[in-house]
Amino acid sequence: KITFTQFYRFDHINSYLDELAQNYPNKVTVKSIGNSYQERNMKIVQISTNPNANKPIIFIDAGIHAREWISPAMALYIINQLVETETNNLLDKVDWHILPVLNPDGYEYTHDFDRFWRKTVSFNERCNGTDANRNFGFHWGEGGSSDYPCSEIYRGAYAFSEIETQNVKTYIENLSHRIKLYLTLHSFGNYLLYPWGYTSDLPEDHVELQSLAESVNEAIVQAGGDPYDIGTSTNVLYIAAGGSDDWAKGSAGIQLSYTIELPGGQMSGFVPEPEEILPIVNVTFPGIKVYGNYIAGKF
Ligand code: 0X9
Ligand code: ZN
Repeated sequence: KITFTQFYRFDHINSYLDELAQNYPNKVTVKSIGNSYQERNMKIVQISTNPNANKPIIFIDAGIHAREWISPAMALYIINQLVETETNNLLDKVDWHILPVLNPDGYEYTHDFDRFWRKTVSFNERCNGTDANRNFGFHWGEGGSSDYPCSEIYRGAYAFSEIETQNVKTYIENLSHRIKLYLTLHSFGNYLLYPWGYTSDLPEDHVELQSLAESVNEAIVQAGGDPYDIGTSTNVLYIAAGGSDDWAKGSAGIQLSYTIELPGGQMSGFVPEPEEILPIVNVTFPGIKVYGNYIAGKF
């Protein structure tokens, strides 16, 4: 069972997903998008009341960065709420495809060896690991990414050099005509970011991206959460090319694309206490609902 009172290991997360598929066969399908570098099975949950209806899809991934533990926890909570509670019609008009751990090898590595590991764990000559969020193939290799394998922001030898980002690319491309919203969960700092991350130029639809993020923020603040800073990745945070959000919008053609930097803990950002999981995911979920209702209303 799942209680959100601890950070779960990867195997536990996968078992929970399989359990959901068993218990809710008319709502939940679990698929594999492929294996990770160390051959962990990357499972994605498809939540749908009618998979044949070709509804718009909201795609959510989490755990690109290994140490950002609240991110997979948030993804699991979203899954849990959509499936196990009667979430007022969030499934009527939208299907949800959620990948809770994009970088499972890194995630397990932070549990076993190095709590602050960020990258994948794939072999490089000097230092292992690639920053999966510098590895996506839209303006890959440009500002805010490094070609030095020991860097925390190493972009990889080429775009989609990592099997994990490749698996996500293939999955999204096969459904890109239906995916209307891309969300990627990170931590920390309370930022709602939209493209671009490779340039300070604004996308031509920045007014819509900004105002939707503002509605999301309002719902979170309403629920008692701390407010988010909103804007493009480059202008609010820093320049960083090769991110999944830029690729989703720029290459896969998913117009609405966001990085959500979830809150950190009281003491230190990447290491919230287990007791802080529930308060964080609770106040954030109303924001996810705003996204869901927006997509339901627009398409
Ligand atoms: O630097 C990142 O990858 C993200 N911040 S984090 O602290 N979680 O590492 C921000 C990514 C924003 N999006 C792009 N730059 N494309
Ligand atoms: Zn991150």
